[in-house]
Amino acid sequence: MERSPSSPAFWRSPLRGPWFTSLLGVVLLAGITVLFATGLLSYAAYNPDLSPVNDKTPDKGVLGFYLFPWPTDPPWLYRLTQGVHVTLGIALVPVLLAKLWSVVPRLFQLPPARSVAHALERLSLLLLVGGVLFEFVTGVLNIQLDYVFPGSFYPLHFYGAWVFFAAFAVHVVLRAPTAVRNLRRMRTGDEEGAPPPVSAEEPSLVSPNPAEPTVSRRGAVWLVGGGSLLLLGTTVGQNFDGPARRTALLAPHGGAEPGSGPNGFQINKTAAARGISAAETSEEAWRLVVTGPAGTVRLSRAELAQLPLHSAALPIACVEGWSTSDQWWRGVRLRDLAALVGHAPETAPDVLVESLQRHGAFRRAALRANQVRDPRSLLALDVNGERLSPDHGYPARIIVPAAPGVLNTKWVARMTFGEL
Ligand SMILES: Nc1nc2c(c(=O)[nH]1)N[C@H]1C(S)=C(S)[C@@H](COP(=O)(O)O)O[C@H]1N2
Ligand SMILES: [Mo]
Repeated sequence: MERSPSSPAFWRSPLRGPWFTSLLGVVLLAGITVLFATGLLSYAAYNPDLSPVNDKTPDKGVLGFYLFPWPTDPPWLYRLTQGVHVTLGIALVPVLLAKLWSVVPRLFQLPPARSVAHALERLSLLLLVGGVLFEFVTGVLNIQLDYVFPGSFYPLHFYGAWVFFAAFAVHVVLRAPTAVRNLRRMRTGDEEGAPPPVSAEEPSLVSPNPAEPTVSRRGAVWLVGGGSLLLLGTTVGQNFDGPARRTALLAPHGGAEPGSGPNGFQINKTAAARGISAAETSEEAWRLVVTGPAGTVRLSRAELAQLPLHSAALPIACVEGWSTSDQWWRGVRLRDLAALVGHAPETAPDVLVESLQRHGAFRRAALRANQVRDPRSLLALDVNGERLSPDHGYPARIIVPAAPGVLNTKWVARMTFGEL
């Protein structure tokens, strides 16, 4: 009988019990709620409703209900929300694994369902566990391996989040009272006491046949918490410059700066990686094509540099959870480019920005009118007092306050105002 995982006696760790499970559950309740909120914010920040350019999610329907024009203030907004989303998600991995480990005997519980209500609850648990694993795995793969699901990460992670969160909400409503009771009992001191009576309804997590402990409960909590802190400590640095970034050993860019000097800040994809050649970006070859109601204008880089140039101090904040501090960008205001093709700067519309890049993700992006109109939104030619490097988007790249990095198109070739 003990050989069978459906027997409670099979599971011998003395750590399992309502207290350990409830403590981890409460931490996850708070943490996952923040992940869900910052995840939805990230989705909104991506301008998915300017589809089908930025987001090709089919039939998002009512799940797009909360979308709103992402603001341009404060300029570090996305740096904060996405830094929290990714860093917290990584730091919660040990808590999640410990929580799943603490309840794994339940997976083998027999009979599989005692009643319709019980069957429904177990189905919601399937969605809960499957959903949480799916979200964590797709999220971590995405930040570590750079979009291994070409073009489809957004719909997968987005729909996965909704399925998971629905099951999570059901689970919290059903289990919160028990968790609170278990933690109360712990505070009143008898957490190490006898296991609560095993009801037929809810078999206890406490092993009827516990093995010798190899770690105390307190020790186990420190182990899980320490694991979280270690992950936090080796990730969070990717949001800061200088020596701090080097502590981000787990970050996809290994915490390294790509060099020194004005262009020596984090690069997502290099010009070589995106197939951008020196020939097509040369002064002779490259022209920016801007289109609007008044027609189309073609501008060389030298001609762009003759237009009024403005500066703005803005960060790059990648959806993958790394960011830079403010860089000094200099270039032509997007609203001034709109004015060149027949829109008053104050009423400039959305714009479609297309890159020279022919293959791979982020060739084009749609910016909303509020982003176009902001005086700090630039088609940048220079950064930190120097010409843009090829890897940062030479001859010209977009930079918009508070926008996710993906909207800051590099190697811009074409801008179309209106018509989105
Ligand atoms: N054409 C093009 N623009 C692009 C990208 C790209 O792959 N191709 N990557 C985007 C992403 S995901 C980010 S985070 C920023 C990074 O800018 P940086 O490499 O100059 O730091 O550029 C954005 N612009
Ligand atoms: Mo990015």
